[in-house]
Amino acid sequence: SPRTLQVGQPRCKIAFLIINDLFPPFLCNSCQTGPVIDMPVPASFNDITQDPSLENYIGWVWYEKEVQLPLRWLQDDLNTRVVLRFGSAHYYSIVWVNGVQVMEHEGGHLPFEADISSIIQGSPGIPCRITVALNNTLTPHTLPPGSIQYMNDKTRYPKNYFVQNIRFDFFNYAGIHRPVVLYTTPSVYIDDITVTTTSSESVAMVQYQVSVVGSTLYSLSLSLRDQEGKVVATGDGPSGELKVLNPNLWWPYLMHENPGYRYSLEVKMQAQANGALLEDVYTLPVGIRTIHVTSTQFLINGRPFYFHGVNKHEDADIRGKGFDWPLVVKDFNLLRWLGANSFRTSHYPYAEEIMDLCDAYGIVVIDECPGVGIKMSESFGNKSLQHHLVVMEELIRRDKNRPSVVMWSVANEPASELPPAGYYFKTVIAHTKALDPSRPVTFVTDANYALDHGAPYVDVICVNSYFSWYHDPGHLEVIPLQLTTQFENWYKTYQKPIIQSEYGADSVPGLHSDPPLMFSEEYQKAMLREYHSVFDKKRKEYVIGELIWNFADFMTNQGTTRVLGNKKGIFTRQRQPKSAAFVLRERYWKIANESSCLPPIIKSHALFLK
Ligand code: GCB
Repeated sequence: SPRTLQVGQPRCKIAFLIINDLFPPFLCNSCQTGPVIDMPVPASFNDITQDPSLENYIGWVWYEKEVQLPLRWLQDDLNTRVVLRFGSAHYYSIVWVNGVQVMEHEGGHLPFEADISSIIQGSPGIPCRITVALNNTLTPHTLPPGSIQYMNDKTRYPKNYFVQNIRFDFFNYAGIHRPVVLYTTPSVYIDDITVTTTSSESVAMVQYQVSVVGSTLYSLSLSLRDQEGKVVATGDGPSGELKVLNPNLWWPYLMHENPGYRYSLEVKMQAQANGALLEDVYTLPVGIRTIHVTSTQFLINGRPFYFHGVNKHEDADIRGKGFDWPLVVKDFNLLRWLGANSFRTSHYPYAEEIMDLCDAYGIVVIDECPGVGIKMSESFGNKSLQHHLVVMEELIRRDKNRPSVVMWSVANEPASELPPAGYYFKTVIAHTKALDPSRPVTFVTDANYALDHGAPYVDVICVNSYFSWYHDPGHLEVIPLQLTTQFENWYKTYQKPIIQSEYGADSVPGLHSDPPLMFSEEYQKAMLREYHSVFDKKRKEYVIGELIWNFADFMTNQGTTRVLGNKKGIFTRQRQPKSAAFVLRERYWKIANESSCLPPIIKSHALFLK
């Protein structure tokens, strides 16, 4: 886009100072400055140093950095709007520019930004000082929820000792996790675009809505180009429809020889303001595709889609949850090597850069919000509910135009057997559908089918189970019966298609045992085979997907069932395959090869077949 997207030098050092080590959170008035250290952005702060108290730190941390802005951003002050944007920060953030508070944001995993023009344009020549206070404390009303527990027994714990309790199974990394950028727009600018698509074989319609902020006197013109750069449709005004003849549809990876086809929608705004002609131009990739859910199928462009994919985490050595391009590209290469056509963003929205690659490669996404570990009854109250609705608004605003996103997941394994879960999920799901009527909505459950109060409101049943692991550990032979019963119970109750949204077993790479014993690579493989034989029967009926838990090993809180983290990855944390990865790869390519358009697919993906 011709907007001057600039700088922030996202990958540079940022001054970081800790205050209040083991000081009660949210009480900052008597704080003392602690050590100041260099901290990379983006990164989690936890694993960067050798200091165990920083690794497990709960409370406020401060980041500060000065940047020099281009002079022309400051001179043309009436017509240039300067925006400071964070891709995400964990969890509660307050941001100041030159000592003036410019924004506050609650929750990680999603972007937030502020117009800082009036502050920096008033004092040209002065560097722009960005100060961020972050607090990673979780409460029963945050997403994810958590709670602080003070240990008051003075014979066992030091004074003011507390721990943060969480009900989710990944390390609670914190810091500025995604790029920070400064960018400009004209003072009258395109604030948002919403695009939806419908299509038949020979003609597609692209519905658009554009919102402009800063003036009511503006004109808009739109043009849609194909990948050769040819204009295939034009339009004008803030809303309308573009007609595309013989459209190239957006297809998932392995369903078409040219997956991830995107047109380019150029939206041009012109406005008169302050005696000048202002122009804002925004280019949005547009994938034309449709989604329908029946009682037994998930249809993309009218064809049955079977999710053969993974659950992931944003997690790696040293950087924690910090965004890292080499890691992201490696993961996409592994996904395609595996023959995976989809993943769920367990258990929070992933970086926008990751979502861009899903759109481009045709990797289908179940886009999950950070509603993980909603277990306490207080977390089903109105305060939590209102926050959950806001988080869904932020997520949908960010990801609504992405063709790869085919379904929203509003939570993972909540205590949906509790009675208040009924009203809670009814409301969150209705709100999500009102914001985006074009996509199905689900949440992922591990509750008993007969007791789940949220399931009546979902479009697709997503169920997690760990037979022969958490239940009947070591007894692989119970899987066929228990898994079959699981599917049959859910289907007879709801007549909705079902995704096995998690199943898995830990394995320590290099640990071998035959006959297979738990934690060996052989056990993980044997568990897969038992599950797969049932999937193969039920996918002929109403099972529409299988997502392994997990793509890669990942860090968790310490505990007696975790050996340097969760080892259910089919790849190690360093992204090397365990034996199970080869079992899954054979299966996923076989399933892909059963679909109708195979010969061209195999050729075009020869790289990943070797
Ligand atoms: C689950 C959770 C996931 C855990 C996994 C496990 O049900 O959804 O976050 O990591 O089980 O390995 O226990």
